[in-house]
Amino acid sequence: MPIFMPQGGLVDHSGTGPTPLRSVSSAAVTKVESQPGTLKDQDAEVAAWLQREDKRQSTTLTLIASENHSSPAVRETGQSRITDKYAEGYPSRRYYGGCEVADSIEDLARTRAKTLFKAEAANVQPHSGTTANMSALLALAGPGGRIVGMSLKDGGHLTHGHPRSHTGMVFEAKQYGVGADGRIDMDQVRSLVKEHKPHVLIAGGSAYTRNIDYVAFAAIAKESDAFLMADIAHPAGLIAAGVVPSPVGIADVVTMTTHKTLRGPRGGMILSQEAVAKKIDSSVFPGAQGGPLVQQIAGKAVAFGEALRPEFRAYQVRVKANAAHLAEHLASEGLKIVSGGTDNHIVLVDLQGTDVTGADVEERALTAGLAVNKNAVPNDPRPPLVTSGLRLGTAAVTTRGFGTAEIDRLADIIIGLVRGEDPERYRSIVLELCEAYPLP
Ligand code: DSN
Repeated sequence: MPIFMPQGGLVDHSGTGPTPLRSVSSAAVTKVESQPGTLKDQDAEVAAWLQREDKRQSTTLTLIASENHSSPAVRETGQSRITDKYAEGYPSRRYYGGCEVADSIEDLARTRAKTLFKAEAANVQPHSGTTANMSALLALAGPGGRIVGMSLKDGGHLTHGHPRSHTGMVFEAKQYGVGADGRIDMDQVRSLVKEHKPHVLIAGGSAYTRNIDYVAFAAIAKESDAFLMADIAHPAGLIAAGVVPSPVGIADVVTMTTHKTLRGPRGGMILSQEAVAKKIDSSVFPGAQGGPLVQQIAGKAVAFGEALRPEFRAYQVRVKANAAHLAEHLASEGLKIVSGGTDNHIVLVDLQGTDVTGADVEERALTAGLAVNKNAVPNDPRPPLVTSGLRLGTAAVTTRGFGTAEIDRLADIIIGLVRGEDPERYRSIVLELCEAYPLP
């Protein structure tokens, strides 16, 4: 059957069948003519889009709390030929031959993850945070089981039992929220758990700015014989560096993504106590996924190696200090900050009482060269595509090298945008900052 080759037309393999290499003289082997050329040579259209994304990122300041800029070393792993390798199973127990290198990479990633977080067991295969959460919940609650998590509108995550997420369909889910002070209402958590008797209680969120009392959560879970799952997707890097409290060793299972404050490649991970590690492994594979993305696991290994270095802790100290400074500056100009401040990398601005929506400011910010996201705030009357809030994160700009002086300049721009200044007038300031603080 003729096979289309990327460059060099058709190669006819009709009737040749698989031939053992040793019995074929080198002259008889039809050599694949050319090595693939650059992307630009082969597919100018895709190359142009990717170039445009490079330009967008280098000329935009990212304040999206779930994004960061990974290192060139992390990004290089995505280009490895290991991207072509299937490795269903786990190291030394694979369903394919030729997995020796994949085994070593996965073992290295697991070992580094356990060292970094002081965890008993690590599963580095989840393709994403959503897969990690779904796998962990199915392992601990089983289909039809009961879960309790924080509602999305109060700062939780879709996968903590939102009705539109499979976690709200497959499980019987109840949701807790925050009190008037913007902090988790622990009395509500306690009474919901007592009443609902969940198999799993979830602690964590995607727009929650305060430290979580994992010890109190564990005590509530224990009283009702529930597992405690902590989702640390957002503060994972801060936790790895020891600048905010860790749930590892307190919760039964800890899920996360590897690309937010942790600054690795896009992906997920599950840490667990040894007692539930086997259940977690079989829930990820074969339960939720087939072949792991070994190139991503290699990127995770690199990121964990970077996070084990002293400079990573210094970086996370700055991420946190920059967020606290941003919150203070915005508050000093009259903006309302949910919970009055922040303990991590996120600042949640409540725009209720102003005449702008989250969507308005997101759009204005983009014109100025800032990427931010609109976000629901507690008791938000507006729909999710409009919202009355802004979620700002300092991980990406701190990676570029920002300190509190640059955060002040950013805060002034945000205040101007909320007050209705023309966003175009800020574009040159943003470009100047981008040039002075280039991407890694
Ligand atoms: N999308 C991530 C976030 O923005 O927090 C979570 O799914």
